Amino acid sequence: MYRSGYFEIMYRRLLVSLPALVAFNLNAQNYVPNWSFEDHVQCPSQFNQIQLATGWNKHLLNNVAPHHVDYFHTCGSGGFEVPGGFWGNQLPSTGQAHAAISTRSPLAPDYRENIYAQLIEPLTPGAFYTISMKVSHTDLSAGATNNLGIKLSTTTAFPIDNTDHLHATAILDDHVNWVTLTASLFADSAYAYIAVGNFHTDANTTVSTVCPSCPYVHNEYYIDDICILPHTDNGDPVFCDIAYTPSTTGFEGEAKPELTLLTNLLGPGEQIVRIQGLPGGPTDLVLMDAMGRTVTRRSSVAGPALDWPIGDLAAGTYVLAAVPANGEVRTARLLIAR
Ligand SMILES: [Ca+2]
Ligand SMILES: [Ca+2]
Repeated sequence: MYRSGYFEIMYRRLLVSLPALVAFNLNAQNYVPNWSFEDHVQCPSQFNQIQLATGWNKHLLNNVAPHHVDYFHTCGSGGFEVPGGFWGNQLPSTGQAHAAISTRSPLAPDYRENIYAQLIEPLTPGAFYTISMKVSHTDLSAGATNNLGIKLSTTTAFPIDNTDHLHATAILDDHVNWVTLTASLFADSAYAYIAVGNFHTDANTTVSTVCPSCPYVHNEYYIDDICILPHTDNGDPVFCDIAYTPSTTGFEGEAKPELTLLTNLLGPGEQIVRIQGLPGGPTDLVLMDAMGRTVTRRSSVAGPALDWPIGDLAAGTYVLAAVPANGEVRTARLLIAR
């Protein structure tokens, strides 16, 4: 009863102070437009037609014309129908369509077939999200790679610079099943665009011949079900309504060290939150509100624990980030009820 009372207070306060945030979390809308490639302006009939899938664009960096990403739909023809298309047999993970993308090719150094879309709304800085997608190695590709993933940006620039927000660390060679790639994301910017592909150079990508008798040299993958969903107000991940495969854990983004708060829901009269799990070296602490604005900060504290005064803070949802001089940023979500 004690806790539920505070939740009610907090909820009413949030409705007054942060109506947009609350409404958005209740909807739990996928930020990715046409996330299953179902919507199309025309049925595919030849190579290089990903732009027939509404909202999706070719990213031409390191691409070699006329090659690019292929689009497959049950209404397609000429090898671009599903489930039996040019690259082999695969039912879509969801619906009647999917895409096929190359992570690497001997066609050219650092050759890529990355694609991008504008998110339905920009992400909220300081908020947590779950990002995921489904991939399947194509039946007729000789080679398989690691590094297929997702990169977010505030612009349409997606350089091949060995950085991204999710990628497969293992070589993806399952050509029968769809494999789920997933990670938690702390949005440090108002990301407005998503790209899918391989954002690592050839020198940093591992390739393996998994089908010596297969005819095609592109390392080609089917893609479907691309999702970005906000965590719940309690900080729990929210997955798309697709099967989650535990065997695909171990991707970047899941291993980030987290701060621990003695309690992350503080009620009336509480003046201090105890922060645990701080890095040992010099660390800056930054407290942000739900919109990602800095509320207060403290420089060069040292771990492992610290009492942070919260008596002056208004009710609401906050994110506390510990930024060490050396090492990974650690974060925790803090809820304050008044
Ligand atoms: Ca689909
Ligand atoms: Ca297959």
